[in-house]
Amino acid sequence: MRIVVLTGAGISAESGVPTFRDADGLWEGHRVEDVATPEAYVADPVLVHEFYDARRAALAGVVPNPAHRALARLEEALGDDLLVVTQNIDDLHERAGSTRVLHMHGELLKAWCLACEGRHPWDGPMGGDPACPGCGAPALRPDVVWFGEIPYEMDRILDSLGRADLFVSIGTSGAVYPAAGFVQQAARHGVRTLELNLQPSEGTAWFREARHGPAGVLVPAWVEDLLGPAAD
Ligand code: BV8
Repeated sequence: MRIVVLTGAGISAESGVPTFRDADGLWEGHRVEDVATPEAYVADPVLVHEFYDARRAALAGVVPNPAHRALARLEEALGDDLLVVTQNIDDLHERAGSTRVLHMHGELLKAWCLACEGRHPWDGPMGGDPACPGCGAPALRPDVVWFGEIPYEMDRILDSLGRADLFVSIGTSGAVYPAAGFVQQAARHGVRTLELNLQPSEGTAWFREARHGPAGVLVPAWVEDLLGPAAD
């Protein structure tokens, strides 16, 4: 069975990574347009680096949860028949053991040099204009997709959606496009659709089936339905 899983901030919530729209969410402290747009970066790069440097530093203090681990277990069983498309820029899927992960909105632990276009692993602060490891230019920005920018690997995502047997959406509010439109694309291709979310998302009506509750409970249970109980 070919499965495409879309994840959002909700899958990392139980690991202690703030979501965006929940009460104490990331956007609480900032207006999206002040920290997550190319215009914001031109207007105030110091503020934007502070925002991402803080999130990058916080990654060291969190670990994957049972939902991340259940998806890693599913990948072991399905191999190339599973693709995890994540809107998250944290590295918790990989730390849980998943390898077939596509970060459509980029990664916190990567730097993008605007001088040589190189992408480089980056785990420290990026404020203060550090030199690019490749060309030495002080031209690094977070390798994340901001509002108004085109998400990564859209062709591969849409191709996988069209060839899937099942599309599962986990921990996302369905508020941000094009990710929020994937369920409609899947439904149009006759792909079965399942939502696993704490509460109904904005696109919940498009899903053939929806289960509501914490991902740390719903995702291991769903994977156990597919694969049987995990060996201790
Ligand atoms: C683009 C990286 C052109 C940076 C992010 C159509 C209609 C309207 C608007 C648009 C449209 N098309 C484009 C737009 C504009 C815009 C957009 O969608 N605006 C919105 C606000 C209306 N989109 C763009 O600009 C995109 N680019 O469209 O380019 C294009 C498109 C296609 C092809 C060619 C060209 C770029 C958008 C990407 C922006 N970057 N992140 C960063 O992280 O700082 S978006 C960021 O916000 C996240 O990556 C994520 O995508 C989004 C947050 O959403 P969620 O992850 O869902 O988080 P949220 O807090 O909202 O919800 C959490 C959910 O989890 C809740 O439902 C909650 O109930 C649940 N939950 C909580 N705890 C748990 C849980 N579930 C289970 N268990 C729990 N424990």
